[in-house]
Amino acid sequence: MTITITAFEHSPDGGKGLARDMRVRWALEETGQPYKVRLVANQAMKQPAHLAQHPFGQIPTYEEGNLVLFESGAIVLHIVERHAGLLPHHANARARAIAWLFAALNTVEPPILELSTVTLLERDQPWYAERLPMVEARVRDRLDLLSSRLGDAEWLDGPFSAGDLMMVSVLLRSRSSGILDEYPNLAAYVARGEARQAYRRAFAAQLAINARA
Ligand code: GTB
Repeated sequence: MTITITAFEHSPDGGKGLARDMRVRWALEETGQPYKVRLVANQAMKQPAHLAQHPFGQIPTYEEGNLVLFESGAIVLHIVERHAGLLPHHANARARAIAWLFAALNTVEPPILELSTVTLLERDQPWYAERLPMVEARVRDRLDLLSSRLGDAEWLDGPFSAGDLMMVSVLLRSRSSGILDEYPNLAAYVARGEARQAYRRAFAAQLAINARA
């Protein structure tokens, strides 16, 4: 059955891997699943046709036969549960990989997202200079502990898994702040993720869409 995902027609980052269709593309590439992309224009995002697929009018979505999914985490989990490659076979190792996927989304992504919001949308506010260090400190709180846990390991828990795919995807969004580079082992971990062939194929595909626009 054909898999179709949605992505921005014009991504605000110009297709440089930061929009959330990237993690879905990456999971599809890692598991060898061909897919199509339906581009959604900004003005179509909150229209009934797209809201029928995504209750909050966002990207990405995932369609396969009569299954329609939203939420990048749920989509990646669906892909890796159905196609081999990103979840260990052993039940306990599999459960831990899924725990890392959730940790990326629920524990590490929120402060990084808050920092992006502050720097992108709140720069003109009178309280910006006072708020920024507090928000940066919350990102460092998480990265300090993640960095300690990773140590000099290649991946978070044994071989590369869906947990690493999601953690690298989430950490990438902190790079422009300069904070990621304060943690050489995390910066190297992200670079290892980006060096994977599947990541490079997904990145090139996302970039190509925005380059032709
Ligand atoms: N929790 C949802 C998920 O994980 O799928 C969040 C989905 C989401 O935030 N989608 C964004 C969206 O559709 C695109 S990825 N926004 C339009 C809207 O809400 O109307 C967020 C994003 C956008 C741009 C950049 N960038 O340019 O750096 C990075 C991330």
